[in-house]
Amino acid sequence: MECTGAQILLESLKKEGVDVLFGYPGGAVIDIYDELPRHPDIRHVLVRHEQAAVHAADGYARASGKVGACLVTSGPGATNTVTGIATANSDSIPLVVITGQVPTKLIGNDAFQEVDIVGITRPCTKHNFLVKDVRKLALTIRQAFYLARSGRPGPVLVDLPKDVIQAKAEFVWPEDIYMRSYNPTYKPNLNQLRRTVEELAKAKSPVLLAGGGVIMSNAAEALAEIARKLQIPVACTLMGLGAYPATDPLWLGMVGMHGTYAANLAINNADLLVCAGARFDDRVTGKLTAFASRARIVHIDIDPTSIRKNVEVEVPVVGDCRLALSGIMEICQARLADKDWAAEHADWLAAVREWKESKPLCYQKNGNIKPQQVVEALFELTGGDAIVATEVGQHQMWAAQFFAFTRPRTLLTSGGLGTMGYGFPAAIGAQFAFPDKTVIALAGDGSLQMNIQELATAVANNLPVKVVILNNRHLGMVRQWQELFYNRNYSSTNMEAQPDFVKLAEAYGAEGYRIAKSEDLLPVLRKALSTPNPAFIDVLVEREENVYPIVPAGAALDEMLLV
Ligand SMILES: Cc1ncc(C[n+]2csc(CCOP(=O)(O)OP(=O)(O)O)c2C)c(N)n1
Repeated sequence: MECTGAQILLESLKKEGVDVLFGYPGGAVIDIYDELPRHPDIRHVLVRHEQAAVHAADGYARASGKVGACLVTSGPGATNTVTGIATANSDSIPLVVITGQVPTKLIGNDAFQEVDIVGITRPCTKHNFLVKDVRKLALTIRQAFYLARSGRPGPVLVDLPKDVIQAKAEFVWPEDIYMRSYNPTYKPNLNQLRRTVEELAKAKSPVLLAGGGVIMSNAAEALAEIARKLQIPVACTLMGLGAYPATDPLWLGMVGMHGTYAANLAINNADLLVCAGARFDDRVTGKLTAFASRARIVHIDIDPTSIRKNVEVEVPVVGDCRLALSGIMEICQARLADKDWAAEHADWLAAVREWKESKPLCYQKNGNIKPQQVVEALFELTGGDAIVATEVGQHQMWAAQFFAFTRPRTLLTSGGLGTMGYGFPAAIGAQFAFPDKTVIALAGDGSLQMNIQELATAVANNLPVKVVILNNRHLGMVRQWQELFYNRNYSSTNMEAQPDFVKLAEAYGAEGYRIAKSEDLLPVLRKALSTPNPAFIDVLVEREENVYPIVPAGAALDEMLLV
């Protein structure tokens, strides 16, 4: 039987297991929207801005481990997705973004709502396609999902001209998928695993460093097994938080610019650093020449181009983090079964404990509501059992520091691109993946206003998502840099002109709460978290609080400024 391109697309999405599609209609994709009601297995979520469609698909993907999907029209619909795509690309998040395009015969004619979205997104997608023949549509969708989820995951864009959407062909689903020039390496080289074990055997002061790759490859258990059996302290990058329980005695904390004293000192004093699924970006390493300068480094990554890109390593391990870490453990158990790791690392563990105890994360309390206190209150009230999506800025770092993440896929944050406007739509996406979970968007008053219109999406879909605003009436992180590094020249960081977030929430049909006094913090948060409706909780926090520790840009990790 012949089907239209629109039908083939939706059948293909179903075959790929897409149950939620975030999107926004327009002329180039109106035939797909015409078809959608006949495919009740796919729940279409009408967002209020295409950027939010991509962030929502991204939040859905990060929380669930599945590929996120979204659909937008040509021209401005397509260009509005670019920030979301670049955000997902920086953090290796599997997405398939479907854009409408003008009919093939008009491409290159400056037609109405024509942009070269394939050209525009080439540098910020894992791969992209322009489908010119409806007979190739099903195969292209199959390839797009395969590319998005396999190897180092990432966003894939599929551009569909209107005539291809309308044309007819037989629906043939390619069950097997093979792409000749694309063969990611999952199984690590055994020799490199053996070399890693040799390094572990002789190390006196080792550190494990986990990044987002540990979460993506479901390697958290394998990581914990090595850490506990071999008694090695663990640090995480921002993207890795949740890969190791922050409540564990071997936990060092987050590493990098706003990392803990213990994590940063441990890395710079370690004699062996085993890094899994992290790419050593500048926010993690600080001054490169001083980074882990006493350590031999093992770097495990599925993407061979990440290895030796920023830091020189002794042992490169290309492959899936879970397979690599469990392979290392197996060899350790076979060869080093009798080794007393606790005794071996006793001095090192004592040094680490002393760093943790002498300079833990802290802040000075006064009568005002401290933003860190709000994050701690959220942890206390949820028992840590929540998905927390953040925007970008100081509040993001306080979430990373003061919410003790214990499980993978519970922190959704734009680590690589640092995209303000990410958190709220990402929380919406996560709530679709887990309707019964507590999902909190932790927002700054600046960032929230970048995609605040999505409250309409939350209300329309009866989502219980909660937005907690750490409202400092500033673009706080930039204000902090101006205070510390730009001679207090507070240029364009005052955000006092802002909406009444409580009234705004109510105007959208959501609930609004304001917390202005410390004693209201716990009771009002508790009440707001228990409502089944979407809500904004506007918390008026200390206006000029800074995030500490901070490693000034270009300084070494152990040159951090403390409270
Ligand atoms: C889209 C975008 N524009 C600009 C920036 C630069 N930037 C980083 S943090 C920040 C301030 C964020 O303010 P707010 O959301 O209120 O959070 P706070 O730092 O006060 O917690 C800015 C402007 C960014 N990261 N993303």
